[in-house]
Amino acid sequence: MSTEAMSATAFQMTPGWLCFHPDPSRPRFGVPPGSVDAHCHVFGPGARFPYAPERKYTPCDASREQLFALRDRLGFSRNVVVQATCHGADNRALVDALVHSDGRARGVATVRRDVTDRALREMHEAGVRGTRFNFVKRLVDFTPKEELLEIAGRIAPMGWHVVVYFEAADLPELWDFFTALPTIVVVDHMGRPDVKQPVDGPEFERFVRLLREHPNVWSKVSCPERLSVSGPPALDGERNAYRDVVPFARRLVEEFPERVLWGTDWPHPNLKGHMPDDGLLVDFIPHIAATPERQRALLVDNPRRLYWPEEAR
Ligand code: 0GY
Repeated sequence: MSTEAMSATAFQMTPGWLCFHPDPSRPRFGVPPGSVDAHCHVFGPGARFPYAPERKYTPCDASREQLFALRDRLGFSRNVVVQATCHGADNRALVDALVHSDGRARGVATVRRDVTDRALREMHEAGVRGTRFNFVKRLVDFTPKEELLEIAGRIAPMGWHVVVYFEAADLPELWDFFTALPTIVVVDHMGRPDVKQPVDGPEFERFVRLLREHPNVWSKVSCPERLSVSGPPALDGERNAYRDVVPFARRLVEEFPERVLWGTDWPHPNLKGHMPDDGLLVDFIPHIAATPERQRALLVDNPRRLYWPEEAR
C-alpha cells in the first residue's frame, strides 16, 4: 500500500497547524437577515474525504456540521463554500456540504482541464457556481494560463464565475490574464495588500484601478486576520480588532458597494501566531461597511446576485 493510501484515514496535521476557535463569541453586530458568509471552507473529514496527494498542507478536519453550527452561531443564513487547496480538484467534500445544506450553501470548485461536461453539470446541480484559480505559490503547483482560459470558456456559458487568489506583488504579471477572463472575476482577500503601505499608495491603487477599469471584477473584503500587522485585539476585551486593515476594506466598500463580498474564511487555513475568534471577525464588519445600506449590499444583496441569482431577479 502506498504511503498516501495508508494515511487516508489517519492524516497527520502539518506541524504547528492552528485549529479553528473552539468557542467563538457571539458577535455584538447583528448581521441583516439573509446574510451570506461568502468565503469559508470544509476540510475532510480526511477519513471520509481524503486530502489530495498534491496538497501543500494537511489541516485539521473541519466538517460541514461544524461549519453550519458556526453559521447559526454568528447569525448568518447561508454559506459559500470555497474549495481549499488541500483537496486539490477533488470536490467531493465541497459537494457533500452543498447537498446537505438544505439549499443554504453554494460553492466554488476547483477543476482541471480534463473535467467532463457531465461532472460540471453535476456540480452545478449540487450548487456550484464558480471555479477557483489559485496563484499563491506556497499553495499550489503552476497551471498554464491557456488551460485556465480553456476552463473559463467552458464554465462561462453555465453562468459560473471565476474566483482568483494571488499576492499583491503578482498583480502586474496577472493583469492581462484576469482582464481576458470572460466571466465575473472575484478576487479573494482584496488581492492580499501589504497593509503597511498607504491605502492610496501605488500597490493598492493598482488593485483599485483593476476594479475601476473592469466592471466584471469584484473583491472579497475578507481576511483582516490574515492581512493585519497590528493583529488581534488586546486581551482586555476591546473588540475593534485588525484596525490596520479597515481603510483598505472600507475604501473598496465605499467605491464599489455592489461588487464586494464578505466571508469568515473559517476554518482559517495556514494562520500563524493566532487563531481568530469568529465573533470578533463579524464585529469587524460595521467598521468597513458603516451604514445599514452598505451592510445589506455586502452581506445579502451582492452574494445573492452572484450565488442565488434566481432570487435576485
Ligand atoms: C484562504 C487562504 C489560504 C488558503 C487557501 O485553499 C487554500 O488552501 O485558500 C491561505 O493559505 O492563504 O482563503 O483560505
